[in-house]
Amino acid sequence: MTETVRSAPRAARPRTRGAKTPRPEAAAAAAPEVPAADADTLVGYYRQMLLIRRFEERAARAYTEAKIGGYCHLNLGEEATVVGLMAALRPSDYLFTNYREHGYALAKGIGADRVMAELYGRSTGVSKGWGGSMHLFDAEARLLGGYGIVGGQVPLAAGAALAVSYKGGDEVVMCHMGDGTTAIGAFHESLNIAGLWDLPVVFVVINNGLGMGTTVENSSAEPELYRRGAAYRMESARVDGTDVVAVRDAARRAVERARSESKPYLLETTSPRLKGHSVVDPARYRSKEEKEALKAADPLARMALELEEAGILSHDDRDKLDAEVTAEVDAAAAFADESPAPDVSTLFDYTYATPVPGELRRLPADPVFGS
Ligand SMILES: Cc1ncc(C[n+]2csc(CCOP(=O)(O)OP(=O)(O)O)c2C)c(N)n1
Ligand SMILES: [Mg+2]
Repeated sequence: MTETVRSAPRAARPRTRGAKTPRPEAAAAAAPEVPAADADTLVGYYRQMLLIRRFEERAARAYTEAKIGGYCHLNLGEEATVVGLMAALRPSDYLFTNYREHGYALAKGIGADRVMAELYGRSTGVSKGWGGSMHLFDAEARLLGGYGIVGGQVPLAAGAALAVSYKGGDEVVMCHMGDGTTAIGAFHESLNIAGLWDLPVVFVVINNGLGMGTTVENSSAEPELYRRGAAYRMESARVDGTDVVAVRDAARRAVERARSESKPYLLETTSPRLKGHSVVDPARYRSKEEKEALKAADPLARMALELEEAGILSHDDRDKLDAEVTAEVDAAAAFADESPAPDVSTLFDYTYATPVPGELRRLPADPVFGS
């Protein structure tokens, strides 16, 4: 189920300064790229959701074993949202996301081994070990981060959409953020510019009801967050983020509008955060009843039941898939464990576009351009 707010018609407005060509390739590519939700497609989605679940559980365990340092935020409860959103993108589309991102990297096609190795801070990781959990980055997969600053990714995504528009390409930029992010100034500045300049960007608010321990109702004067799009005459919708097909279809509509009409879109998905804000948060601010109720909202359990009732995936098939996925995650953890840490001489390699004089002699805390 989706609720939609359409943008009001507006008087003639200038097109984006850079949008020199009207994106003809996009107009021709209206046919859906992902097959309809047949049995194989559904099992494929379920497998991806299961991979994310097992990967995140493994990451939580590795954190307690001190294999992972720094912050670590998990997608537990958001698996249907993750897979549905990624199923709506083409490989050439760009993705910006926040620090709760492991699942997006996996669903965008990056191997579990390279993602896990990054969490472990190893040189074989997706960001060569220098980024860690919050800063996954892979230009080839068009995953442009991974940001730890709440809202930091939103203006960058608008900028990337301007670049796409300027070059006349038909790629779409998707930008994820949490519900708490919609109260940040950069969110509003970016939506304003995207609306004004007709940028091909889909903003997705992943509403898990909480910004750390603060509820949406306690932090937002408009708790129906998708309605914020109306302030920028941007079409927007809210979708049940525990239903993978509903998310995919809502995201396809948003992506299609961005691709063929170069219009931004604001999509809100709603799903539970099954655990604490990060792996070190025991979520004591949640009552026992609340924690109990979360189990009923688990998207993975819901899909397992639906597939079983539809005669698509039996209990045994599910166990087989689980064993397969668990072996994949085990192998990823072993790969990460065996991989070397990055060499300190590479510390500045991905920080500055141009070489830094004397960089090899400097220690991490030294000023970069000192005497
Ligand atoms: C600018 C800024 N302010 C505060 C923080 C601390 N902080 C990290 S995550 C977070 C909550 C964000 O909540 P939400 O946007 O709903 O995302 P979620 O974690 O629920 O996915 C806060 C306040 C930060 N990282 N950056
Ligand atoms: Mg949140």
